[in-house]
Amino acid sequence: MITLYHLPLSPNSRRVWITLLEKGLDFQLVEVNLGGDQFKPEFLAINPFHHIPALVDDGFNVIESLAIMDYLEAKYPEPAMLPKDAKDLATVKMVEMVSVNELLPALTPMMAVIFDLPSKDAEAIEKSTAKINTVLQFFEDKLDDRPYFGSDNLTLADIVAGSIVPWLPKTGVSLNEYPKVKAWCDRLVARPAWQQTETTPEMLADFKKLLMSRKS
Ligand SMILES: N[C@@H](CCC(=O)N[C@@H](CS)C(=O)NCC(=O)O)C(=O)O
Repeated sequence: MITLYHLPLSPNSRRVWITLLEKGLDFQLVEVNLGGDQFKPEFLAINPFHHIPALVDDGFNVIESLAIMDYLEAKYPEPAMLPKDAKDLATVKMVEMVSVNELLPALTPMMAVIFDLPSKDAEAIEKSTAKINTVLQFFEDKLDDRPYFGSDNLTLADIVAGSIVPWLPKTGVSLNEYPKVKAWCDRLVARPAWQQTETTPEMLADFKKLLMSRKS
């Protein structure tokens, strides 16, 4: 049995959740309350770095979302989510890494915009906006005449980038200047795995309360 320890709002764990759904695997979800449960000995035994997501597959522990996705791809190869062609594989891996290392950090100052918090740092927001646009242009250039990154079929790159990009319009950055990215994003969010893992207004309201309490 596969168990995913996660938090629905986290893009880091949502990308693993979507992978499990897109692969059609049987799994159970355990929600971890990041208000302290991640430091309990039973969770630290799975991930000593106290982060979600963590996946346990028949007693085998895997941490780090990208490592978990590669594990799932190797262990459950159908449907294939990594291209074999060298350039296509490079595209997929670049998009994954740029999503995690460039795009996700640029969203930190944007939390105040997304959740309309009083503490907006105008300079940081300007820098983040520029970074987000650079990433979107990079993605636009990497999408060719195929519907997904480096493939005719859904790849791990689509899942990693596709669990972040739908948030961008909430930061004030429009996708309209990036027509391929916009069409790709619309295609992804229509998929059942995206719909099933979408955050609810209640989750967003709870997260906003948490952010407000951290600021005070
Ligand atoms: N590089 C990790 C990042 C995981 C991560 O930062 N998880 C956050 C939630 S989004 C977390 O568990 N925070 C709680 C903590 O660090 O105590 C991955 O991709 O899996």
